[in-house]
Amino acid sequence: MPNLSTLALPNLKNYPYCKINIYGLVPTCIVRLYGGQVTSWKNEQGDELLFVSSKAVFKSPGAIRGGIPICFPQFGTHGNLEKHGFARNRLWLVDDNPPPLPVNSGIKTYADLILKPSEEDLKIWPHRFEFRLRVALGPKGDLFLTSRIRNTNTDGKPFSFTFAYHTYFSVSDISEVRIEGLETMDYFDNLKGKERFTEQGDALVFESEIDKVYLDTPPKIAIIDHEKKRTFVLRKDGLPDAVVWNPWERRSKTILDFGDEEYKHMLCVEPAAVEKPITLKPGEEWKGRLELSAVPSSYYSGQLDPDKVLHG
Ligand code: TA6
Repeated sequence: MPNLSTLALPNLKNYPYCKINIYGLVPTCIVRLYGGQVTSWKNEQGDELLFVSSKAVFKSPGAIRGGIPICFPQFGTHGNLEKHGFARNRLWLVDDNPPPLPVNSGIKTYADLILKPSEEDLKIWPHRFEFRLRVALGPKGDLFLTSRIRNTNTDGKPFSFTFAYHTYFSVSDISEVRIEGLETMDYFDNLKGKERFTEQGDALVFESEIDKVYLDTPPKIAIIDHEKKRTFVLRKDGLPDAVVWNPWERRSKTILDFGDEEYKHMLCVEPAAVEKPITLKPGEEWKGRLELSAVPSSYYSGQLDPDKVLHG
């Protein structure tokens, strides 16, 4: 039984490069104060399960290319707010005294972070909030992210936001990967002027650039990596939508902090609330949960029967 504990670095808590290691012996997870971003999640074999670009920059002003960037207070680009909001490129703090959060009793190792708007942030998005993030590792290495966002406006005004866990999964080879759980779903296609379509056919496979927002998706989605014989299972709550993104060859070359060939080894599947913004009145709180497991594909073998993956 691994010795589960949380190692926070209290003396460094305001330091931009500060990482919090959440660990058994293995599995492990690293969350950074910069962006409140998980940048590593390893299984018992020590394999890295998240993709982080070799060109990622871990400091202001951009977001870290990889891991799990948090898109808030908006997903995408609207109005004057920067793309995907500012939470992913702000310095979060360790939350020393989070309000109680009911958790699975198996979880003993976690870190709590908090983000509040600065006076500069209030000029671009004039709403006071408290964003509490808990990152937890389950005893079998499952990764849990819980976001709690509270409207702390004192002017009586509600606010609305959109949100995503912009999760970059590490995959062996994008052409050997499929997603189950999104077939037959409606989506907005960002590569076709956000036009709405319905997915046809079986599981999603990849042979070119994709940037789609799937709407009102089931709470469980599976990413099956044939070559690695590994299945990622995503369980989500409070996050109806799911964005799927891979920039493929041509667009990769336009992204400065992304290697030309790296698209082959990553896939973003992003539990999100995009189509219907969430509105909070002062004092109200929203919660969005993501639970990630990585299991041998044979565990679900049937062979990879979607019913077993998705409804098991
Ligand atoms: O989630 C997909 C997406 O919105 C794509 O449109 C793509 O631009 C990607 O995010 C990365 O955005 P970023 O601002 O991190 O370069």
